[in-house]
Amino acid sequence: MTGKLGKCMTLDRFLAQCQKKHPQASGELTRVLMQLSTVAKIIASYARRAALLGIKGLTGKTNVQGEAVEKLDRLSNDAFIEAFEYVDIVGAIVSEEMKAPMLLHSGNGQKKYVVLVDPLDGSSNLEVDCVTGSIFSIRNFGSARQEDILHEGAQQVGAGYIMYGTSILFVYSVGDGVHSFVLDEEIGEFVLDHENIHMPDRGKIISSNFGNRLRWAEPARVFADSLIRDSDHAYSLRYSGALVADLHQILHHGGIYFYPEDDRRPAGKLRLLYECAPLAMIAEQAGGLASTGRMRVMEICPDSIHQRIPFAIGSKYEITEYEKAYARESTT
Ligand code: AHM
Ligand code: MG
Repeated sequence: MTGKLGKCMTLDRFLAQCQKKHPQASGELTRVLMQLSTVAKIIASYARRAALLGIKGLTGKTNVQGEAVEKLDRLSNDAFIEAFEYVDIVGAIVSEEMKAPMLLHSGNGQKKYVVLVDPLDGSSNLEVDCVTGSIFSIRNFGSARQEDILHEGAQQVGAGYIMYGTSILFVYSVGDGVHSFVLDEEIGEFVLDHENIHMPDRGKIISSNFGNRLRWAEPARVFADSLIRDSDHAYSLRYSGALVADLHQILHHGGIYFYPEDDRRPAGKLRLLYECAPLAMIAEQAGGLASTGRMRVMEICPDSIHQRIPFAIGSKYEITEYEKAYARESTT
């Protein structure tokens, strides 16, 4: 970081250094990541100044998911679309806020990637100025038709998230570990914070909406109760209402976040393509796991772009125990 002995490993320098290790790399993925980092700065400035700019609150519209759209949801979505108008190798964008994939650069050749985003994760936190995030996934481009996008998470080329909290963080993986960068607002650059983050194999954080406990599927309830009863290993409950922030803590301290199926949401709440799969890639690259309880998230082949799944993510120990609770249910 800038403050540490004058060394300043900015995101673009870091990416250039990584690219040198792969002489066959074209630099195209670097262009996509750099554009995502610009979006991060734009949305961060909106989020910081939302009250001052009068952009808090609802638009009065509902999105394809039937959820009320915040003004900042819409502005964040527009920021992602605008960014990729400048990157001709991105052929389409899929977003939580848009019904269908949006084709970009129609007519131009050389499209290489499709970018899938949750533009503003945890948007219900906005009203009270609490932490939010963005999530992104980068996949190879076939076409903007849904069937060319619906592939398993293991085929992601890159993934990551941005956290708008006390610091603005940019965390990504392109399959060579997980690296995080913090925005140095004085120089306007993301600067390396942690290289090759390793999630502890067992942690102390349990993160879920316990207000739904009585509605959860039985295995999730059994799992949570047994974890909390473990008198040799005390867990702390942390739940912010923004998945990005909850996962970020778990990335560093270990533990589990889960949003299981419940009697109101039998398919789960979180969306596979632009929430669960990218974060699953981050977790696995950091030595953790992500599961529905019944299968590895990275192996699910989606049947629609807004598909929801039951989701658990975190350290090896806790996710394995979570899966054991589901396995026990299916044998009883
Ligand atoms: P969003 O993308 O519409 O904000 O929804 C996803 C969010 C997650 O960030 C968070 O963990 C969860 O939904 C919170 O849901 P709930 O309020 O039901 O606990
Ligand atoms: Mg979200």
